[in-house]
This record gives sequence, C-alpha cells and structure tokens, in this order.
Amino acid sequence: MKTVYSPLHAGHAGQMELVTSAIVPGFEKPSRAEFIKARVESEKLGPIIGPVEHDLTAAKRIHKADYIDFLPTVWPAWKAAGFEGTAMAFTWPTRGLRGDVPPKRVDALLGYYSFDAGATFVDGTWTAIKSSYDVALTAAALVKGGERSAFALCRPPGHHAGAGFMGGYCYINNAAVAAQWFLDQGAKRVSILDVDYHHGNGTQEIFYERADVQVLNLHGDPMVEYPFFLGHADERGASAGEGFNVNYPMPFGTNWDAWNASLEDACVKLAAYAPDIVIVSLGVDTFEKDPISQFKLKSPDYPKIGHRIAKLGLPTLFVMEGGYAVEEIGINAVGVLTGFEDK
Ligand code: OKP
Ligand code: ZN
Repeated sequence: MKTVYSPLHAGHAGQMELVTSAIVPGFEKPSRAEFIKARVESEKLGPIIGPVEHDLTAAKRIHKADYIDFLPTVWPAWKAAGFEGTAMAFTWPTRGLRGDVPPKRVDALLGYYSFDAGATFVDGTWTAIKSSYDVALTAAALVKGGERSAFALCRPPGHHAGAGFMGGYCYINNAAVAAQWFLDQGAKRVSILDVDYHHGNGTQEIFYERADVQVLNLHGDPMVEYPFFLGHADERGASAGEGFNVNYPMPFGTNWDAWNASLEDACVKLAAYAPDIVIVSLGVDTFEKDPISQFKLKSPDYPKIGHRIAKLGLPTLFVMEGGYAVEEIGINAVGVLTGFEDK
C-alpha cells in the first residue's frame, strides 16, 4: 500500500491547548506524523510519495466557501492585529446569540467559525491544513486509479470539522472531502467508517441528510466524552439520509471484545450498503495508553481491525485522524494497515 505524506505538516507546531482547568502544550503535535511515517518505513508497508497540489474546489464541495476562504487569513490577521502566541477562539455564538453576523475581528471570527478552542493557529498552520488536504486527495486518486488501498497520512486531522466550522484539532474534513471527490468522479455510494475514539461530528453533519454517503461512527459516549454535543445512538440521519448515519457510542473502559462487536455490526451494515469505496477515518486513540482517551484497545488489536476491513473486499482509503500516544502511534496505525494487507 502506498502512503501519501507531506513534510509541510511540521509547521503546525508549538501551539497551546485549553483542557479542563489549564492551558498546556498541544497533544496534536508534529511527532505524531513522524512516528507513523517511521513505522511505515520500518514495516516496509510500501512507497511513500508526496502529495499533488490541488486548488480548493474539492474543499468547497462540502465546506462553506466563506469558511474555507477564512482559514488562510487567520494567521496574517492575527499578526496584523498585534496578537502573539497561539491564535485561539474564546467566544462562541451559542443559543441566544447571533450566529449569522460575522464580526470584523480575527479573534472573534475564530469563535464564529468554530465549536471549541481546539483548532488553533500558528505561523505554519494554514500550510499544514492545505498539505493535509492535498495528501487526502492524492491518496484518493490512487484508489480511484485502481489501487486496492492507499494511506493518507493526514495531519492535521479532519473529522471534527463541519461544513462551516473547525474544532478538535480539525480544519478541513479530509475524509469528507475525499468522499465527495469520489462521488464527483463517478462513484455512486461511499461509506465512511470512523474508528477514531472521538465521534466524527463534522463528518456526520456534512452527510446527515444524504443517502449517497453512509457514515458509521465508533466512539466514546458523548454523554461523558468530547465532542459531547453529537454522536448519540438515536442520530440515524434525516430526510433522504434517514438510516445512513449509524453511531456506536461506547462507555469508558471499552475493551477489544466490546469494541469489536460494534465494528462487526458496522461492517455488516457497510457491506449491506455495498458502497463503491470505503474511507476509514483512522484514529488510534482507542489505545489503552492514549493520554486523552478512555478505551482499552491493545497494540495486537489493531491488525485485527485492518483484517476485518479487508474482508469487506472493497477499495479502501485510509485517512489518518487522531491518536496521541506518540510512542505507539506508528505501531498501532501501521498495524491496521499491515493487518489489512495480510487479509
Ligand atoms: C481529535 B480527534 C479543546 C480540545 C479538547 C479535543 C480532542 C480532539 C480529538 N481544547 N480535546 O478526534 O482525535
Ligand atoms: Zn480522536
């Protein structure tokens, strides 16, 4: 399997993150992608190639144009305003406030275009976002071109980003962009299987009323886990999309057996949908030692995930999402991919 990777992710570095009661160095850091790349090499998964640059047309097929156009302006505007450090939102238009009038200040616009303080900017952030998008589309083209699978080593991740907002380390929803791109290239149906520990609220939102993209999400129960405000089992899609969104919220402490039961159910539903392409939103923050997560998967479990996905027998694009136990992130992420290749 080919991996698509760009070194330009590395400029998205050194930002601070707001967590319960403190501002700390961000968990979503460059070493994540470097550990994964190193493991791709040491496991001889296959060639690592650079991305082809794309314009933003594919992003605007699923994101609002004003939101996408805002992203490259953030850091220059932040500097021009005389601010320093990490560009971070602090005010949001929640219920009872106006969500339809974009303010003029960049610090306020950060809140207008986000749902939390977790999508921050430094100097290299836009370049990294754009490279991650290019990586996803380049890997998608490999699968469209006939390869059985491809690995988009995306950083930053994407699954929390909705049509018009960022959050949770995510800006452009790479998996959703790829899904729409496959449809625009002639696919009739695409399934997105999101195995990241956190609910992919952005992906769900983007396709919620559509029947041409099935979205299956395995994640920590939003009653007690981020992103809290989406991801319940009763969210099954709406109008034309009724039945095409499937959520598997699971409790803290979920181990392989329980998690695998959800994966199995999701794979049965996926197979019944019979998509032309499967996109895996590949997060490995389900790992027992993940510093921000509460599931109990172990390293030997990850190849089993890949093996089950391979049994679907469908062209598969893996898109990197989360995973914060950097020492093991490569072992676990590449474990899924080698498990897929072993069939
Ligand atoms: C991203 B992915 C607020 C951030 C709180 C966010 C976790 C995002 C996980 N500052 N934590 O799904 O792995
Ligand atoms: Zn996650």
